[in-house]
Amino acid sequence: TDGTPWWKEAVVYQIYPKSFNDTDADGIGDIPGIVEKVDYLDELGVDAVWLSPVYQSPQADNGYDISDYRAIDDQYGDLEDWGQLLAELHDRDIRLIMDLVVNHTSDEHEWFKRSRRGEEPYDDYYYWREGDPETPPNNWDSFFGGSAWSYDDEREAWYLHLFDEKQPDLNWRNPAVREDVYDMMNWWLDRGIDGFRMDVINLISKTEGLPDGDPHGGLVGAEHFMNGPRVHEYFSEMIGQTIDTVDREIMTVGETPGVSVEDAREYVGEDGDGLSMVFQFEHMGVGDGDSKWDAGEFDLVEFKQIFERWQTGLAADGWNSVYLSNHDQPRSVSQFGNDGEYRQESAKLLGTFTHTLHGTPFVYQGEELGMTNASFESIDELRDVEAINFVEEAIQDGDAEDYDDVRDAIEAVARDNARTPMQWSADANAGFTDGEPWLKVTDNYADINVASERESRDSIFQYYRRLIDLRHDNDVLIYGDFELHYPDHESVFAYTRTLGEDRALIVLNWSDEPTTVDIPDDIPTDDLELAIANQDVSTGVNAQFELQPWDARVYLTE
Ligand code: ISL
Repeated sequence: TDGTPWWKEAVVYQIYPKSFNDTDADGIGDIPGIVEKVDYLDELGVDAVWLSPVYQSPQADNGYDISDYRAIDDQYGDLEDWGQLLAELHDRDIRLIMDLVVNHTSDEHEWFKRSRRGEEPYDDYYYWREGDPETPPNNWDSFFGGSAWSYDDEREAWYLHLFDEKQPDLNWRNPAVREDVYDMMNWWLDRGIDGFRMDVINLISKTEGLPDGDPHGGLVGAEHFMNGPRVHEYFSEMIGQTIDTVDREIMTVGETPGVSVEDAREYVGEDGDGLSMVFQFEHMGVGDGDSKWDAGEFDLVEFKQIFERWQTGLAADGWNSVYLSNHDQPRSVSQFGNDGEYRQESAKLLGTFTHTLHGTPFVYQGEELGMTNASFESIDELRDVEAINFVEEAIQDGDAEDYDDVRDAIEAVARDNARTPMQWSADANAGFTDGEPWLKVTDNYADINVASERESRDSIFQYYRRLIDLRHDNDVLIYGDFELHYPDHESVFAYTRTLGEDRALIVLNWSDEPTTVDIPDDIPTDDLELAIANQDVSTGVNAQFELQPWDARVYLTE
């Protein structure tokens, strides 16, 4: 209403439909299941839902392999169910963000079927290379392990797939591909959606000629497909032909692995390509070795530096997204908190953090309950292609003798951790399904579930509700400038947000140990009052903070 884009003031909730709520007992979540829970979302207080893909798909990568962009997969329902979901959300002033997966399609998409037959005009819709069926055209790695190329016997040529072999990359250099994508986006915009989350959108431009990558890089070839040469041209053309033609304010968030603050500014800044925000990954890999599978020791000082860089780097020109979990990451309380003794406290601390930074907070389903990583007894309990490939490769390469040798890595890192069914109640299968769940329910569901979280006044869920309200009620938490304090402190993450006369001071003890910190002289504290805390603390500010393990406090000027 005052010209401010709604998405700056919004809290977004991510739904992974396969694991949210099942109404037809096939063990797989569905759209009617989401409709059933719209009041739950309303009670939590979120402003928008990002729905992971529900389009028609062979499900090689749980819907990130799309065979028809304009149809809903049978297992989730149909377009009518989807329309009902949109209406029910809109009735409650909750907006709907759809996932847009256009770096690649499924190999079962009509375009690819025709392309592999060499049929015009689809012959050049993908990256095809002829050559020796034993030797891939270049040395690029797939994100899911192995070469990024597969040989197709029908066309007698290689095709590029940065992900699974069932996810061939679209050739964005072909203008017809781009037109088809924009038409499809407009088709969804015409149906009244409020935005797109754009899957690996900074991978759509590849270096001309597809040259070999540095063989010593992490993911070989990345310098030729991340933030590639024509990416700005494609982004501005896409936004110009879709989002900009719509009369209402549309939110876009680009998923952009390997993006720097400088790249991001070009995507989201004032004179940039026109995206609203991006998902960056720097903070998610803190402590990791060469690959995501060798997760090392978390280092808070490094983590703080990364956030300071992003918070200040996009403050004047751009906008941040803020998240600690999604369907590709372990559960945040397990990765960044303590999912044992301090699960309650640390889950609340992490929520305090994401809701008091500059940028739009994203809550991943179950995060508001403090859902944890799972246990996977054997490879048969895994469902994710990435995790299964990792285990099989480790055994093939002789890095592991059997599953047990890599079990720790799987249980710390695998995407399936985030994908276990939503825990609604202490009933069988956590109330998620009356059938056999597609991925096993986490063992702790009797203790951690919506029903019990709702009942208890001190629960993580109730705390999230208060956090969301607090953010809605205080512009300083949305728009305030960020300033980091104690940059070198190994366990305290403290920062102020300042907007005109208004200030917020956020103090987080990111550790299992109590600690005491002096309040820096340059922080005026006289007028600060406690606004929310995850433990019982006195309301005033003294000369020192005595912090309990995982203490989290937000002070606001009166
Ligand atoms: O998962 C990652 C880090 O752990 C990243 O490498 C990156 O986010 C991911 O591989 C890309 O994710 C997106 O595209 C994939 C799909 O499997 C993911 O679920 C999706 O979020 C291919 O579409």
